[in-house]
Amino acid sequence: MEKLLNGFESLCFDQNLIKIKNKLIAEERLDFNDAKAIMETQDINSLGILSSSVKEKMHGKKVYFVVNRHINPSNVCAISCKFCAFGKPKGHSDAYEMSMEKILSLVSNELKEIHIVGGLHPDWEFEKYLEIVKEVSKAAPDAHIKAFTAVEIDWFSQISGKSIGKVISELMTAGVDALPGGGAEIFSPEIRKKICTPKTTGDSWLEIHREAHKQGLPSNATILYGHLESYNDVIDHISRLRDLQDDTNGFFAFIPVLFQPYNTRLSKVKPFPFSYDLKVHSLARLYLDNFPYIKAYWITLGEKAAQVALHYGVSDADGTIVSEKIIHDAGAKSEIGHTRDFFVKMIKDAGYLPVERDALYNELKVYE
Ligand code: V47
Repeated sequence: MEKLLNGFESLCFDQNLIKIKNKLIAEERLDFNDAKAIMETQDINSLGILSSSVKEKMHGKKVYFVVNRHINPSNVCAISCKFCAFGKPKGHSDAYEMSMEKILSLVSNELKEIHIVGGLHPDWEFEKYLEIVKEVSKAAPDAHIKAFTAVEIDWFSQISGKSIGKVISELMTAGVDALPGGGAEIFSPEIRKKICTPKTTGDSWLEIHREAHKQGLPSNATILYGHLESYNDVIDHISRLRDLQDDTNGFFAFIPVLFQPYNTRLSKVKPFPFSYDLKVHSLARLYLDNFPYIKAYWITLGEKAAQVALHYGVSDADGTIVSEKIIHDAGAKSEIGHTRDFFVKMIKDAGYLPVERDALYNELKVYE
């Protein structure tokens, strides 16, 4: 670490970042005041040097990506979150439900990760979701299935009368290999109430992931940022994740998800400067010392900003996705999917080494 940060002080004009640099070299954990200093700094370049040095200490020049696909079997949703443009009430003209045939037509054995999430359908039974997982895993036996957010698991427990533990174990038996990080939004009860009142609480989200980890099911974690939250809310969110990871060590990646306002009931939210995105990604890398990967979700950041974020602590560029819908319904300007070659070039052009992975972060190919 000392070698990576050689000469740092001659470039840095923020004394707080110099204190953080000394803590990193001494392998001391960052605290709330350090996190606040990161969010308040104006020395963005020095922050990038700190967060990319930590990333390089952990992964060298490697940046991971996956050949994956998103599938959203239905957008029909029993609740309506103010930040969401995807969920639709039953009977709405834009509501859809995929048949099993349609779902299976989207699956191929070339995929290494199949990411399945959707709305909280008021009529579908838990068995239907189990059936989807079983059929998809039969159709693509080489792919890992990363399916259903903690919010959906909470819903499955309510509609089936089964405990959270039982729902998770039945999903695992059906073929779920990992849980995606969605539904975390922001844990602060006050802000959560303003953006998604009827939804699973932050405490329940954390307990569902704790239970998954206890059963050996790994997961990711997200934060939805760029809406009504304060710096303190961001720090509180990642602190709670760090505490849980200390207990379980079940998280792979932390994923900052930038709020997209179009078509939502929060459409008046003003855009934040790009420095805020870079601070959130850097903070994640520097503060979450127990998370192996920080992911740049290029769908919300946009491809160019995601490439820059590789210099701000990011070690995972997500993947090909093929056809993203949830965020594009809210006006995302990125493409809906990309090829494997796109990621190889994007990562190489940023000065890093592309590594194709599977959903469990096993390395499949290094693109020297
Ligand atoms: O939790 C919904 C978000 C998330 C909007 O685990 C919105 O590897 C921005 O969880 N603006 C789902 N975001 C996305 C997600 C995810 C994505 C990529 C990888 C992984 C992973 C997980 O989508 C929801 C919510 O925060 N979302 N609406 C919106 N308007």
